[in-house]
Amino acid sequence: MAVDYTTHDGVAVITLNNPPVNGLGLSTRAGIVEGIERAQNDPAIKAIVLTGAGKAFSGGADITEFNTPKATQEPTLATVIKIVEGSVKPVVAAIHSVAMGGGLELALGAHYRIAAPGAQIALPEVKLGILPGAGGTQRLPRAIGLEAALNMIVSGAPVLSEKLADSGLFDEVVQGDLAEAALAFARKVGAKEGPHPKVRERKIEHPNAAGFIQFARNSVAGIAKNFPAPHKCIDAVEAGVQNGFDKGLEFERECFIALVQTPESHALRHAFFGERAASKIPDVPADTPVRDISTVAVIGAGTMGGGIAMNFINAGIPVTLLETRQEALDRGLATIRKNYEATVKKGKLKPEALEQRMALITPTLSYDDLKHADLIVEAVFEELGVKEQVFKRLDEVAKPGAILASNTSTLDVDKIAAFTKRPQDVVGLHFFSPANVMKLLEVVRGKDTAKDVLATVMKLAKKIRKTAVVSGVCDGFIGNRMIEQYIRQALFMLEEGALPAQVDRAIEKFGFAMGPFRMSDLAGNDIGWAIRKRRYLEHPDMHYSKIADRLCEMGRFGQKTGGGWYDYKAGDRTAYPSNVVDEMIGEFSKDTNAARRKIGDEEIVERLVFALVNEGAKILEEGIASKASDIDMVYLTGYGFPLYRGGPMLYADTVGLYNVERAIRRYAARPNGDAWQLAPGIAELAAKGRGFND
Ligand code: 3H9
Repeated sequence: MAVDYTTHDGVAVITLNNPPVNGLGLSTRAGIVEGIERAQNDPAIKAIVLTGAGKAFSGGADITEFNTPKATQEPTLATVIKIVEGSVKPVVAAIHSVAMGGGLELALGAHYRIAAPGAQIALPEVKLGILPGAGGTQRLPRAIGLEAALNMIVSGAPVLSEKLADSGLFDEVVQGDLAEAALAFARKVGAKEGPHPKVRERKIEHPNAAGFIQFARNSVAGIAKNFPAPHKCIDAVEAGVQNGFDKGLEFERECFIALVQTPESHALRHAFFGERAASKIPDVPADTPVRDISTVAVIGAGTMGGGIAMNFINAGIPVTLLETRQEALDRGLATIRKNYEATVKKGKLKPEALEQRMALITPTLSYDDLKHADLIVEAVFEELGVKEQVFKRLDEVAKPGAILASNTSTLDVDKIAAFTKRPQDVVGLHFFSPANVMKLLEVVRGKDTAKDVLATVMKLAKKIRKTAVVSGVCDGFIGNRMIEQYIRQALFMLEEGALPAQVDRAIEKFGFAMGPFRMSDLAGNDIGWAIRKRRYLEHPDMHYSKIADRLCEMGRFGQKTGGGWYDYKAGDRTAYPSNVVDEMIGEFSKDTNAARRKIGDEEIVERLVFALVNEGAKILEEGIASKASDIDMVYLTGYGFPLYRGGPMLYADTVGLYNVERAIRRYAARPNGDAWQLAPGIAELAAKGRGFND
């Protein structure tokens, strides 16, 4: 049983005990009912305290039970809350640490609530693509008012208990020992005559409820385009306002059942668990000791190095920033300051915090100043010879046990490690630009990287609020290796009949933040050109479209040169379709004898996304990624893949691998079909009727 029952001089204490977060799975729910009944039947008991063991009151419904028979098996959470609310003896919820989702709904069913300060209070269901399904949309507005409740329900954001002290949610926010206070409070209310207060019997008072609900609806329309849940949250609150508690509850239930089946909710739950799963490395146990990281050094104060340094400073970790020339160092520091100033202007950082953060940077021109650093991250020019010089020097100056990291995005981490006499201390930390903003961090595990180094950087990643995903060593690691196949297809489609704006429009309609051509213009077409030139030498047999090279030969490197795949006006980032480029594309098709044809949006999306999926499957087979959800996390957090589709691998599962395989075989039989070599894993899984995430 995931619940403890104890008695304390006339008070029964029901303690949820289902680590890690006291999720309200079936056995916890049954345990609560059993506890309430036991207390009802014991004449010595005058009141009941409901609380949670460990690090939460309750994190809510057990998400792993969703869409399984356990989720609907009685007692459901709705039944549990009804029993708690119907208890003749008063129930006091004693809340600490976390009361979220169903946990908060359970507390709202109690007659009284007391809380410790610092507890995170939330109805975060919307972040999982659902709505509070056990009365939250009905009771919270009755507890704290329509406006505050709707804000919490639609945003899902946590609010600290002390901020809600006067909201009507809590009877007391107690300093000191919560358990003691709960017993004292329970004895006090236990001595009172019933009936005890029920939140459901309170009224929702608002001078213009309909007006506020419309306002909320308008606000949500702009930000939740592809997600049905926020809209349903508003509908459910409105139903309660208009038709009363019971009707509202019924409507809420219907919405919950419908939303939990949607692909959007499935995708969001996949991302929730995917993020947590990514931090676990199969052969690195959770109790692996970690190295202490109190000081960091970053080599290179350019855009990347500066952004990387900001991550550590933001987490309060001092950074020594090394450059080769004073001007470069000054420029780097000025850029960091400018970034913080922009944050201050937006009101997201206090001016005094800016100075505190800048004070955490120690600029230097000397490698000797790196000798105390626990972690050194190199962000110098992407060329093996340059890395060799840096790592040989680091080997001389870094203290024993320091972690030496490279921010390389393409080079072989094993070769870099071999420049040192301590390859076990070398790891890749591939940040994405802008490094202070992007969530993704690819952690590249070399063949000799020590397990405690991996455990340390994964823990550190959490501290600097990155989603860290481990990749093995290969060209491009997980993200860039896959994107290369996507770009290859995009370029082939130009040869075969599409235009850049059409390709971008189709994939943006699918949900990508930016299509490949707008993206390439933003990043600089010369970067891809340099990579392709290297590829032509390394893989002379690999078939690439040369159409992007022709664009580069025209000097059209993208936004920075006023033109790329699109035209740009000075001071305006809008991409305007370009006649010059369209003509060039037509000419190119002619020169290469490619028959142009009309390419539909469906084909564009399939070829781009399945190119990712096919390469992703190979990455899994080779063990470069240890699980499909890791690949999805890379694409959701680093490449603008639509969150509501859950990443390329989950999307492939949704389409069905049988259909993915058929499409790939079809494209393989067409012009430029040699770019499609079906990953054996897709065919194997499809034959078994399985998906990547099963
Ligand atoms: C709901 O309540 C629906 C109801 O309205 C209606 C029902 C009818 N279930 O995040 P952490 C696991 S929907 C199952 O690293 P932290 C998590 O996977 C629910 N498992 O810790 C991880 O497992 P592992 C509404 C859960 O201290 C471990 O706990 N509630 C759940 O940084 C530790 O998690 C939410 O959406 C769960 N509900 O943060 C709350 N929650 O160790 C979602 C966590 O195997 N949870 N786990 O990787 C959170 O926001 C955070 O986990 C929390 C703790 C703040 C609680």
